[in-house]
Amino acid sequence: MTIRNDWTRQEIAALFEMPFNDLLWEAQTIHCRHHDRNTVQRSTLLSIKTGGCAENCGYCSQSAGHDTGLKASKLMDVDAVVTAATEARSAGSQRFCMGAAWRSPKDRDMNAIVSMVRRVKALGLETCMTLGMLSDDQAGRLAEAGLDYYNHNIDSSPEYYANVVTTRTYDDRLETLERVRNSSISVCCGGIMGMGESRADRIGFLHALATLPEHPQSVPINQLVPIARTPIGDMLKNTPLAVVDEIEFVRTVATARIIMPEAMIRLSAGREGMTDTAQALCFLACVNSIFSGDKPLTTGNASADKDAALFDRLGIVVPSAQKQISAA
Ligand code: SAM
Ligand code: DTB
Ligand code: SF4
Repeated sequence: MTIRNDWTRQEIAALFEMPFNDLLWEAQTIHCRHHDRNTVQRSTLLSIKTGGCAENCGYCSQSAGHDTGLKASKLMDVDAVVTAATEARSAGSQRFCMGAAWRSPKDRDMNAIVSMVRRVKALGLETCMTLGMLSDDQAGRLAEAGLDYYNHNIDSSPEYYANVVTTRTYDDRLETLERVRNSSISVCCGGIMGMGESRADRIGFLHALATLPEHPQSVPINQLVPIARTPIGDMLKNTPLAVVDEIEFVRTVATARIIMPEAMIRLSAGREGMTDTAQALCFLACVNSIFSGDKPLTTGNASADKDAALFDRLGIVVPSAQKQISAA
């Protein structure tokens, strides 16, 4: 099967508009061809530097511009990060994602960041970092340290982006993605559903991902976690219909699978507010990975017990970190 980077918006719209069962069937068929359909990876997220961020992303609890009551903190100590990663591995995670509330990393922080990557990787965990915009030199240093994935989301369609953030442009995001793509690090890039966007925006968002020079190896799809006193969280209080319904959410992940057959599709923030049935449909369609643990970065998450019970009911298995080490 050929991997296409020339999808048109019309073709993606046509997929979205298929009868739901046909769409799911096509997504499942492609999913089974490229992935193990009964396996879902568990990832743990850690906020290594919380709050006080210079960007004004309208959904985010961590922007210094939004008075969300979140306490800002400095970059964590490397040892404390390694301890958290060790615990995540013991709890069954295969992947450890470290997030910092930065517009971009300061060069003075890079030694600590590099050391986090090396030491977490040495535990046999897959590593991912999300630190904001990168220079060529910073991307090079992360690559040299052996970072597996860099997460940098486009969040929405290009035309909706100015409703989401005004302290940077879509092109700024694309530039960092290009720097990551040109290094040996895999790209993790996705977005958020339920920010008041239309289906046309969701189509434009998927189109932007699927027409990058290479598909991102990893595509996190977040459901907005509405946060009080953020512009988008407050907007939704007054327009509850902006919340994406579960069938539309499943259509979005299924379409993502059809147009990006090889990507790891990650059901990310917002699972706490989703029913088990909707999550099951996401796994059925294509989802390869979830974030487990008490919180993604600063908000709530479905509990590990609840996830384990759901996996049990669905017969989903988790590849163990130990297996990854021995396979390495
Ligand atoms: N500062 C870095 C950046 O923006 O690239 C990394 C951290 S940022 C929290 C990572 C991603 O989390 C964002 O790009 C966004 O897609 C997602 N996110 C943040 N807050 C969210 C929320 N309230 N609901 C859903 N997703 C959210
Ligand atoms: C992504 O797309 N989702 C994760 C990860 N990349 C870094 C972050 C979700 C954050 C959810 C809001 C919070 O907990 O602050
Ligand atoms: Fe900062 Fe990232 Fe939050 Fe935007 S999403 S405000 S860049 S931490």
